Amino acid sequence: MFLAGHRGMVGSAIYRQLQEAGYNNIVVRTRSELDLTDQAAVRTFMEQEKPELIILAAARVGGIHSNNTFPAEFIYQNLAMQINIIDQGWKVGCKKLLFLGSSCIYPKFAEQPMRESALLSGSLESTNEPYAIAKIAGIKLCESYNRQYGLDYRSVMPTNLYGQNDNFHLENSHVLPALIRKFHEAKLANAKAVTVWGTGKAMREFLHVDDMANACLHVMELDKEKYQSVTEPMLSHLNVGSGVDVTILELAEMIKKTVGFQGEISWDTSKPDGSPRKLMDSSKLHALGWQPKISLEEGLKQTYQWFIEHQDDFKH
Ligand code: GFB
Repeated sequence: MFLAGHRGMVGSAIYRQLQEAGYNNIVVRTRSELDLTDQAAVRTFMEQEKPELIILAAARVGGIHSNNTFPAEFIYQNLAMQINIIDQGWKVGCKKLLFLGSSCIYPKFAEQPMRESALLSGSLESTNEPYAIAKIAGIKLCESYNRQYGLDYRSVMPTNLYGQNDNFHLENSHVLPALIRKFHEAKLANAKAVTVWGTGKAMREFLHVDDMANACLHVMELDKEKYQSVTEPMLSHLNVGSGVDVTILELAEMIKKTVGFQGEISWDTSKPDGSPRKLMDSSKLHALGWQPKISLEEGLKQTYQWFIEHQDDFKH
């Protein structure tokens, strides 16, 4: 089995759970060992390893500001990695693959909660459209290769993820790790206020990365017939969410409490809110027997503890 992206937040959580589940044949490569955007390098790797199963958890990811600032890198790098891995994997005989996407594939004003069938039913959110187009292409690559070559390439679309090994960069990360770091540093500095982006009214659904990793193993291990009992050939992806969303204001209040910051919250409304809401309907995955286990409150405590233990790695 080839696990692409084993050092990322999701890939590392999948790696831990695969090892715990007793998989001992997992092939991994660091970025310096294998550049997944390099087609020739991926071809050589695939010809050597001939993986029977691939988990595609490698991606160029980031928060709203990063997506908005580096759109070319987000669309190019994700498309290149997906095309190389999916096509070269198929060419060496890989029949089964799990592709990880994102909830931003759905239209900006999709009906809530968003069902899998909302895909391609409206315009995307502009801050992350290039990333979303790449992820939609990933789903369509899997579906097309399945249809033409009779493969079993599956896709899961996680909601906003968080947890250990997240990126805690102040500008380029997602909201939850960014706010953990901002509130923590404000507490240490005895600051009067922490500035949070946007209006605070946008809503987000958060899922702990260990729940996501568990969902990936669950989906990967399902019988083909069972997976196909809830999907269709041209609608083959499954949503993975916690089922609960909060406003960014509520999230900021929760993080403030978890960190123990005593000051105020101020709002920088010059920064974009992004999608107003993107709550997933994960009922198809529930019907297949998966449920999340980690509440946001508990997950925040765990993630803050992990951040405290690793904060020296984030002094950049
Ligand atoms: O997490 P985030 O960057 O991702 O932002 P998206 C979520 C919301 O939090 C937005 C607000 O309304 C932000 O304006 N926010 C408040 C902050 N303070 C901060 C802060 O300090 N940092 C950040 N980053 N946000 C991303 C997509 O969108 O979600 C990706 O761009 C991907 O493509 C990912 O889909 C899951 O949910 O808006």
